[in-house]
Amino acid sequence: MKRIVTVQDISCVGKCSLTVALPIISAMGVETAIIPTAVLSTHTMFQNFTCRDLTEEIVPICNHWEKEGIGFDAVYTGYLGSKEQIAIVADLFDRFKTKENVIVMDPAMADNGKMYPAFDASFAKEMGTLCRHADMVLPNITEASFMTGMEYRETYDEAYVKEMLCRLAGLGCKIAILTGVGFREGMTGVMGYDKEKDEFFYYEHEKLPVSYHGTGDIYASTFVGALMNNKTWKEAIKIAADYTSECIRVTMNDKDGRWYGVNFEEAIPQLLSALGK
Ligand code: PXL
Repeated sequence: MKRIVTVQDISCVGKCSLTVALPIISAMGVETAIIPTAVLSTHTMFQNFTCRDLTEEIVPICNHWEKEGIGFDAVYTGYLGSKEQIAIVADLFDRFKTKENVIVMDPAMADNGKMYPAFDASFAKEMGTLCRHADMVLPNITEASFMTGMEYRETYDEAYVKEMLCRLAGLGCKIAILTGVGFREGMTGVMGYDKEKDEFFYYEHEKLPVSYHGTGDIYASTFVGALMNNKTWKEAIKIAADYTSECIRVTMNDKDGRWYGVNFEEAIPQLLSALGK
């Protein structure tokens, strides 16, 4: 069985970060080790959330694993809480990198043109430096604009997206993948760029008329799970996009749907059938 480690916070209520990565990647048949970077009562879109920082635990956990000879087929990071954590994660990437494994970074920190409440533009620049230590990065357009210094645009053409992907690759990753890329009314999609092959790939699908929190984390978790099921990065883009859309669709159709996250649990059967399980 493949084993990955994911490094992000636990928002105890919120259906994001570890509370989606752990169930989704496990359901995909992959052992999912975790490093919780902080414990929050909820994600940061709630008011008055509590937060206990766990930065001090990260290095001792890694030291123990190294002594035990524990390695991973993928290292996957999501939401990180501080510049200090970014520096520690850069080191962790280098420690756990092998010839065979894959380092995937989702710089979860912004959406719809704005940084999340805890962050500013200098944090985003710091996150950009992590790309050098990662094989694949999975930002949305807002996150990529902050990391690359490109202007954020609501409407854009293919040239804008391709330049953004090239600039992301210029930060040092091998494959850059931009989520939430739509060129036509009613459609959205994901575009990736393989620097070594100088090759772009675009997967377009229907854009549902609602948006929910935590879908970027669901996308990245599913992408990693698909890679661990021996899918190529292009296949993983498609599987993750279809599952994320399905999660949004079932939530939209649930009159009791929660405002803070999607019903990803209900769509797991469709995800497993997309994997041929
Ligand atoms: O979904 C990204 C995310 C993860 N973790 C925490 C968050 C957010 C988004 O706001 O607040 C704590």
